[in-house]
Amino acid sequence: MMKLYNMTLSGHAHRVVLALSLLGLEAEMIEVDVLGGEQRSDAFRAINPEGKVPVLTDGDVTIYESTAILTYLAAKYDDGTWMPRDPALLAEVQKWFIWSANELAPGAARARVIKVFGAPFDLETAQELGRTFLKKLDRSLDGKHYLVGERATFADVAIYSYVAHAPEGGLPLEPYPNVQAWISRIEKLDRFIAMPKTPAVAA
Ligand SMILES: N[C@@H](CCC(=O)N[C@@H](CS)C(=O)NCC(=O)O)C(=O)O
Repeated sequence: MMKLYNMTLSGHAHRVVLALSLLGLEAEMIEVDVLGGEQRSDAFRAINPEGKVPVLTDGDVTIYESTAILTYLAAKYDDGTWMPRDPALLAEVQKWFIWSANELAPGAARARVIKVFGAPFDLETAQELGRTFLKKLDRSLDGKHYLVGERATFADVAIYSYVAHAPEGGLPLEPYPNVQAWISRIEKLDRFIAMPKTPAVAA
């Protein structure tokens, strides 16, 4: 059986939890004590030298980087439903994967990690990047139900988790009606599985 080295409150890890569920796949969940620093242990670095969750193992294969895991799951277990086969649409999915790392991670995701876990980054900078990305996302969703093509894909999965939880980082979603409608659409997908909400405990 596949194994997912997970952190329940990580949006990066939630992408994989959601993708597995949407594909109807099971994996053994191994919760890594990220707040306690377990990801820096020699044992964990032997699995992922980067010292981060999520990590998926499937037989002899070990993959880390959340969007690389989505790519692997789609290539191995999907029939083109979640990762389109059409070259132009596939490139569009990759574009959102890149933005998930370049724009969402240092923005909305970071603002949340500061507010919820007290991570030592600048909140204003992260929130500003977060708002810039949310505006772009709202524009991209104008007149569209999903980010790429006519149905939900792993592009939506990669973007959903940290956008749905942006309010935990002090980024309310009311100014972005297309984003709000898209979030409810994703949450109505068959086999959708949520990431638990966290109260803002720090700064
Ligand atoms: N680019 C990575 C980011 C993963 C990541 O930042 N994981 C965080 C949890 S959200 C982590 O494990 N942090 C532990 C650390 O940096 O010590 C991905 O997409 O998987």
